[in-house]
Amino acid sequence: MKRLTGLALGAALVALATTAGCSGEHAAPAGDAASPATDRAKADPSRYLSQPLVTEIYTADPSAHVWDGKIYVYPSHDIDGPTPEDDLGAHFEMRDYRVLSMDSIGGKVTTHPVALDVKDVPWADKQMWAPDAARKNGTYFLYFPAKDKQGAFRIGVATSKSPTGPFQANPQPIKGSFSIDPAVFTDEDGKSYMIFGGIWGGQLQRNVTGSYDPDGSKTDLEAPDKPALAPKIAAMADDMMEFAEKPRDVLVLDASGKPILGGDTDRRFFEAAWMHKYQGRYYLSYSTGDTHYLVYATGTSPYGPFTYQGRILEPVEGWTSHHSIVEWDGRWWLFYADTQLSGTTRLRNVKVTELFYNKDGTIRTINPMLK
Ligand code: FUB
Repeated sequence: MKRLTGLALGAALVALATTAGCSGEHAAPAGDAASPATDRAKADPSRYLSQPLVTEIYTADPSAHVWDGKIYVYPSHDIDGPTPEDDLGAHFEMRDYRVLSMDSIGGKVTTHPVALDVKDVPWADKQMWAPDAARKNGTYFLYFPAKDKQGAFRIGVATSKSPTGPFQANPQPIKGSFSIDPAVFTDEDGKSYMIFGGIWGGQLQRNVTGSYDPDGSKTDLEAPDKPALAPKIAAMADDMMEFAEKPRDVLVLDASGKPILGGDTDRRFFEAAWMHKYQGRYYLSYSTGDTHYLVYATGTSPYGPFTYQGRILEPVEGWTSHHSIVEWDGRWWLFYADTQLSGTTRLRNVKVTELFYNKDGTIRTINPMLK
């Protein structure tokens, strides 16, 4: 593939984005009250490092995977619902998932039809938040958080023989699952782990006793001098449908080996965990939520502990930052989202940019804004 710099890739994608209807098989569904195509003129594309991957639907929280040389992106599908914005994310009212695929980064992106709808998930009531996917023995697994009928987030699983679905959901959520943002990491030995969790609207702080407390704190532990709430990890069972163990805490430590504290909002875990491996080291990356950074920590085991290293991405336009990191064609890529198309937090668009490591394995911080 021709090597594209971030800017050249951006320019190529501006051209792509300004060709009406070029990036998907399907027009925006009737449920999308606001159309990205009508909104996109509002933003000056040259302000952004990268351009939206698709413009006919709103997308966020991109979990990217490379299967058989092709790139598949499992995003949230944002819609313009009626609920006012609040600190717990009630305005993220997503109802279904749609998969994006591309043969190359910078090439044509296909938006596939609905892969899973909340109405086809017996246990789920609403808010289909950030998903991830995995493949094992020819079956594709879609992992997704949604609120159950009691208002508690659980994590479900659905399967398909195709990476783009449609997926068939299990009638029950994964036993012992709670909170949001599942990310499934498969190690070189074939063992898979789910890393998950999120504070505030993600409800991690309402699950500290082992069951969901609807009257628990709205934000976090409310203990800024104590160790921050940790993301969770559980090995997956051989069939990838359940946890093989009780979820454990993934500790994130500072350089002196002390846990990152709840009040350290520039560095503590908020949501959007992702795990990848580079040159034999495990990288745990996540969003700091209300301070809007994507940061990372490294360790020698998927279970941690991890040592905080620094920032991957400075704040994007929009409140949320949620990403994935994947190797394709011998180079590394950061998938993320902002609100370039809409200027509205609840209507996001996914993007991709190249990620670079320094010789010592640290990641070079990316600024998503050019001006
Ligand atoms: O998209 C809904 C929620 O917002 C996700 O689950 C979080 O990671 C944040 O992006």
